Amino acid sequence: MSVRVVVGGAVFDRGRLLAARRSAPPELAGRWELPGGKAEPGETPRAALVRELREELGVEVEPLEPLPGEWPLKPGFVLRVWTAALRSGEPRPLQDHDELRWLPPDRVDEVDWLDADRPAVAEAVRRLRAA
Ligand code: DCM
Repeated sequence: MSVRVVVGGAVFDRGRLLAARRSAPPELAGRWELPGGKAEPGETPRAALVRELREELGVEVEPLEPLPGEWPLKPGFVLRVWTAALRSGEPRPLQDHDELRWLPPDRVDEVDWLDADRPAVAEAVRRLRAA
């Protein structure tokens, strides 16, 4: 059985990282993630990220670079993360989320990230600080 890729976006804008609070499913609701979703069969991770953030947040992003690594989710799924720049729109929680926050590097620990996202958030913050 092949593994499905879930693509998350470390979306940067003006030195801050976007965090999204999940509203579902119940076991994940209230925890924070790098927003994104499942790539469709045949869809590239970049294309999936652009599509998911358009659907979920109403914004256009430009994927920049994949972070090294891949993190296990529920059986059959892995998380990969790309950095991305906000190109147009102001993110709004249209689907799957009930709150969004732009976090500066020294405040990323203020939210309760999903376990799978933590290493990617740490790497994204290193890049944000270096930028
Ligand atoms: N997921 C995650 N971290 C993310 C995005 C998704 O841990 N940044 C997990 C939550 C779900 C699965 O991946 O178990 C599928 O996500 P979705 O329901 O958004 O398609």
